[in-house]
Amino acid sequence: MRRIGSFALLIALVATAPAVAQPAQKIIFDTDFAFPPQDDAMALVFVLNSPEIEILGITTVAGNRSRNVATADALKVLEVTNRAEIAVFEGAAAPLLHQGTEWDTKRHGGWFANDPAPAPPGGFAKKKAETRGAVDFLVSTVKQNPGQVTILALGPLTNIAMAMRTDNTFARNVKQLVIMGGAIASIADGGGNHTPNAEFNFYVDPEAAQAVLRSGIPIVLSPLNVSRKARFSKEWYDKIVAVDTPITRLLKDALGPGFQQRPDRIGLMYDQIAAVTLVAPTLMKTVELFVDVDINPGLNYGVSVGAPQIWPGGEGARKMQVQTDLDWNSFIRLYVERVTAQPRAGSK
Ligand SMILES: [Ca+2]
Repeated sequence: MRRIGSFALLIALVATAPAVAQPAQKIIFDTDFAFPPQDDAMALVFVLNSPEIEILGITTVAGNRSRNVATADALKVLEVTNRAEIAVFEGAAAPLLHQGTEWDTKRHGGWFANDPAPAPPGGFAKKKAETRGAVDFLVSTVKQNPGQVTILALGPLTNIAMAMRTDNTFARNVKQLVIMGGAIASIADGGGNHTPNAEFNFYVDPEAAQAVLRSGIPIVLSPLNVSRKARFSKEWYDKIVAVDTPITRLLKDALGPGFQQRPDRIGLMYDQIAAVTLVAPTLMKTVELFVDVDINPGLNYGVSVGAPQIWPGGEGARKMQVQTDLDWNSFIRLYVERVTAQPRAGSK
C-alpha cells in the first residue's frame, strides 16, 4: 500500500508540476475592442481566466468601432469582471494611411471617424485609460522584456506598425505575434469578409498589416480560413450561462437576447481562436506559408496572399504559421471551461 501510495503521490506531483513551474506568458492585448458579443471581448474573458497568461496591458486601436469606443468598452469590461487592475493604453485613432470613403461609412466599422464613445452598458467605468499612449507602452514594455512579450493582435495592426517605426529594435525584441487577420484564398474557406477577398482587420490598415507581416517577428496568423470552422451555437451559450459568475452574467446580458430571438443563430469565432492559441496551440491545424498583403489601391487593397513558396510579385512575403482548421470539440470545451471558471481567490 505504501508503495502504491508513494507512486500515486509522485504521479500527482508530476501531473501538477508543469502548471506550477511554468512562469505565466507575458502578453500585450492589442484590440479594436467593443462590448460583447463582439469577439474581442469574448477573447478577453478567456484570457482573463487563463492562469498561464499575464496581461501586461491592453492597447486599443480604431477598427470595429472608433478607438474611443475600444477604450471605453475595454475599461468597462475590466470593471464588471473585477479586473480593473489591468491598465488600458489608448492607441491609434486612425489607420496609417487608409482614409475611409463613402463606401466605408455605409458598411461595418467605425475606424474612419474618431467618434466619441457612447456610454457602455451600465455607464462609463470609473477608471480611465492611462495617460501614456499605446505606442509608448508597447515600445518600453518590449524593451524592458526583450524576447519575452507576446502580442495578441486582434484589430488593425496600426499600433504595432507605429511601435516598429518608433523603435527599430522593437521587432527583434518581440517574442511572438498571434494575429487575427487576413484570409488566404489559395486554401479552403479563404474569401474575404469585407471586400470579396480582403478580411476586415487587414483591409482597415493594409500598410500596417504589410509592415508587420514583413517585420521578421515570429507570427502565428489566425485568418478567416480557420474562423469559418468555429461556429458558436446556443448549445454552448447554454453551458456558459448555466454557471453564475461576473463573466457569465456579462455574456448572458450580451448574447441572451440574440439567442432568444433566433435560437438557431450561429456566431463565428475570430479573436477567440487567436486567444486560445496562447494556451493550447496544438488545437489548431497550421501550415507554414509565405504571406504578404497588397497595399496597391484598387481591386485587392488589403488582401493577404499566401503560398508554400514565394511567387513572382510576392518576393516581400515572409514565412509564418497559418491556421487552417481546428479541433472544434476540444476548442469549444476549453473555451467554455475557462469562461465559466469561478474567479480565483486572490486573483489579480
Ligand atoms: Ca478584433
